[in-house]
Amino acid sequence: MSFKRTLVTAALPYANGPVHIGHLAGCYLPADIYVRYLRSAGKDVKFICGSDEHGVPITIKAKNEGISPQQVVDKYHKIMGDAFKEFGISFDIYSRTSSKTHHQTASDIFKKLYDKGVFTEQVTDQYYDEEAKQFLADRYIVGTCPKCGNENAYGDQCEKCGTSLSPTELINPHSMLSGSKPVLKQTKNWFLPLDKLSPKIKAYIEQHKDWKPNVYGQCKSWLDSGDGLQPRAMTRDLDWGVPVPIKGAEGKVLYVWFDAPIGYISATKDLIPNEWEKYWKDKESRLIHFIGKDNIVFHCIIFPAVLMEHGEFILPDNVPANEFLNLEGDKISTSRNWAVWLHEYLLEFKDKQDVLRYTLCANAPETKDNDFTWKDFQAKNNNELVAILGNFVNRTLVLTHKYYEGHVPDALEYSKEDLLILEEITKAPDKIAASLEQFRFREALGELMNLARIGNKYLADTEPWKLIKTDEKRVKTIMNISLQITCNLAILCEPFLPFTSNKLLAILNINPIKWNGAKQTTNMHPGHKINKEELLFSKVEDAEIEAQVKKLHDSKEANKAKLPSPEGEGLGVRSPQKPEITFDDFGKMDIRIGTVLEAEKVKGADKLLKLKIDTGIDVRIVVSGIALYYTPEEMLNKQVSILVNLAPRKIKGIESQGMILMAENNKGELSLVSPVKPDVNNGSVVK
Ligand code: B3M
Ligand code: ZN
Repeated sequence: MSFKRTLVTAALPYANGPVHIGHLAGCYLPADIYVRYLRSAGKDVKFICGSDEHGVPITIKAKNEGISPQQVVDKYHKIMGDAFKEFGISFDIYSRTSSKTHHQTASDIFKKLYDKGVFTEQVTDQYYDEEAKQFLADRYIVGTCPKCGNENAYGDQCEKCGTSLSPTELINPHSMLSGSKPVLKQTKNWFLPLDKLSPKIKAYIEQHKDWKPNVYGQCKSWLDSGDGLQPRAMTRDLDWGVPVPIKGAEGKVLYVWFDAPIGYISATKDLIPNEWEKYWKDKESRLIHFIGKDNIVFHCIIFPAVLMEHGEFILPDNVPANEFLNLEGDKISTSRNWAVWLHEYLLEFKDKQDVLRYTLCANAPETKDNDFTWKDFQAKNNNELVAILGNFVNRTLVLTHKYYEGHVPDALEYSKEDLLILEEITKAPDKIAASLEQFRFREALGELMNLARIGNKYLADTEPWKLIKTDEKRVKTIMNISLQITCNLAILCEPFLPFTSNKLLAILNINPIKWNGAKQTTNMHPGHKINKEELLFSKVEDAEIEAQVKKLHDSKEANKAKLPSPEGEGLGVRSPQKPEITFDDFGKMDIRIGTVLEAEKVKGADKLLKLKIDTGIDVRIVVSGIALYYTPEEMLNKQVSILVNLAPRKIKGIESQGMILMAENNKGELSLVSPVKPDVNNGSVVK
């Protein structure tokens, strides 16, 4: 089926923190590449995004920062919008769900479904926090996932296995507000009867066997799993969100996952008030949602169900969800500060947005989770961008200035090998497009780089710098062809590397050319004057990379000391009990009381102290991460508990022979664990 126009959306990120590389790689970069390609191909396309400003992630952040939810979303809406802009993510609109248009739109759609009798009204038992005097919806409640055993599953979803949950399904639930065990209390809510709608949803999903296997597979497994789809509450007993627009629902708001996808509609309205319906209601429009894998159920099942029941809207045609990007072998975590933040990246790699775009696209977690490492970032920059693309373009530009004072020479006579090269050039746009149209961005980028490789090889094979002494005529043809390749690279790299494309067009002194123009091999006209060459890329040195890795580890350590909860929202929830062990397991640990004889700071590590300890059985050195809480002077003559049979470890070049035990409070502050009675000798066993 061919479409007249395409509406591309990228998931509306919660306005509760800055943007990191995981966001970019998972959703915003592929969406942007796709849209830029469609625009270049002359297609009618709109690119929609905005901040998701409702839901528990926002109110939790507000509580943590001691400001109001409105202040949270105002702050982060700006930060996020700026970061996207700086990385060339070319939304046609970056809207927000606290807008008037959105409240009205979400409210109207809910009302319409309500009037049609779509919802079932149910009084159910919901968890309630008696200390905080509040119902615990969604992320206010954490517990063990009944499906996969993840101990940090949220009340609405387990992020580990993707299952959508309701709070009452969690095993061992506890409140994120007070940490207490919640009680059940009755309340009325409005449910979307997904069980009843299941046949329709199933029929819809099964029309889309062309979806990416990870997406189609997830949908099928929910539909076909034991109990199938369950009714899901579309309202919440919370005070932050879109008020439920019906009588008897005072003090309740719409479920954030009901209103957020409607944000795509509201944003389109804000962008094109008179034309938005064309994009949302005309069968010849195509709707594409770019998202991360944790959002699949909401975009493929719940939102389509809402749209179907409403009746006027088209349904998503494709949902090219990505898997997750890890960082240096570990899951990206905002609370542990294990992330590369876009605004911080720019401070150190000024004007290198395209290098990050390139690395994240080349390594996109398209079919499985993938890892970003700084080493690989450096390799991609030095061995691919600098050595292949940059090198080819630079040689071509330099020689053009050297031989022809920057004027494009005429191609006088094509050799057989020239003709083969020209044929390759003309095929490139379709090859790249074919991959892009199937959402295979890594493959598409590979095809782009192949064109640069062809150029490099052509120069290496023909060696114009040697030939110039004997055959000037031939060199003109070679340089003409090289300039055509350079120009076509500028056109075709635009979706992936928009900054580089602009720079190269400026050097070539030409206006942007549409995608299919790159099928020509005559874009650079003989006699046209190009501007002075400039390097497109520069090397990233080892030291720069090492500094980044160190920064990651340092900030993770610092955060460990600061942050209360193991993962998540920092509300002082105790980490859950660890799996049971036997008495023998415990008995393996040899913990003694010792006395600190000497203490000093470890150079270049503000959290570490080097301690000399009399353990009663020997005197040994231990490096301990307590410097933020105890000065060396305070440590002198203190009695401590020390695990003496822990295998020695080198910390900052010092061999640490044991570990000092610490108690960590709610705020992540550390305290020594020392005997209470005075006459406990060194070497006494803790058991
Ligand atoms: N805000 C979840 C997220 O940021 C959610 C996406 C909404 S898309 C309509 O992961
Ligand atoms: Zn799970």
